[in-house]
Amino acid sequence: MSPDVLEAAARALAGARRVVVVSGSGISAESGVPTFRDKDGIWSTVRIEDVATPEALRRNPRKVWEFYEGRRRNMQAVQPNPGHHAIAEMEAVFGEVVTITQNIDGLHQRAGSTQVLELHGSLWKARCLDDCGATRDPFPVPAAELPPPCECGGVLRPSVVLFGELLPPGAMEQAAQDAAECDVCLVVGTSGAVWPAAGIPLVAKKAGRITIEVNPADTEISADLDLLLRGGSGEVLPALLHRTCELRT
Ligand code: BV8
Ligand code: ZN
Repeated sequence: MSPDVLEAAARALAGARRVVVVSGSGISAESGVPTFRDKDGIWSTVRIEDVATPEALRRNPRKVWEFYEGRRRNMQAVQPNPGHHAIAEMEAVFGEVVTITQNIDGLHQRAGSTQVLELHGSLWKARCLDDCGATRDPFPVPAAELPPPCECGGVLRPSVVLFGELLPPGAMEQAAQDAAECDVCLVVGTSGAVWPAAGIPLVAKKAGRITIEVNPADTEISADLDLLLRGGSGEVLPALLHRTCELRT
């Protein structure tokens, strides 16, 4: 991580009142949660077509549930890391911090972040596959049965956004508005491969806001962003917050 870029990022943040954080699975990597597209990522062992599309869910709900129940069980041994905690601590430093996440693991909330927009849903919620209106929030782990039965006689589905499905109503509009109106947009641990989420940092950029990427590697959107902090978010974010607070006093 280049000290000059860290200093420039801290100076940008020191003058900020409204901060937006756009996060992906990379922020949970140091907690032991696998990412998707890295060499040992989730999609290197299972195919999206088999477990993460509405077609797969209709075809074999048990197989899809086994995939998500496996991730829910793994989360029981996982804790938020210093990267999640730094973002939660930012809420006490800045006027407003909105965390717009593609993650369904709930680690931002467990670290204490209060304004979290889950673009792709949550592992801890379920609803009726046939939209009878039944929802389970929270839906604790373990599920007694897979697929879990619904009170209407049908089955429940994980409340996550599968590929080919629309994001929760209003989520993209809210995210785009927050990004356009922030002072600084931190882009943490995402490859920028999945749309429309990958477009949110670009909304901030187009609105003339400062965009800062925190990622050990280049991403599909790095070229469009202002400052690139190369390193793990569990290291970079605490260092960035520390230097920012020094500059604000
Ligand atoms: C939709 C929930 C309308 C379930 C997920 C435009 C162009 C091309 C394709 C499309 C397009 N518009 C729509 C599409 C199709 C599709 C899409 O984007 N496909 C991609 C793959 C090409 N989008 C959709 O289907 C979306 N719906 O558009 O509906 C529509 C419908 C039909 C047709 C057209 C339009 C719905 C997308 C949501 C899917 N659900 N998750 C689940 O989690 O199982 S997406 C999934 O990917 C996760 O949510 C994840 O968060 C997201 C993004 O991945 P990343 O988190 O970025 O993970 P990745 O592994 O890629 O990268 C990790 C990064 O972390 C790396 O950069 C790495 O360097 C970094 N890292 C590693 N260690 C660290 C680190 N960073 C910091 N610190 C570390 N220590
Ligand atoms: Zn039902």
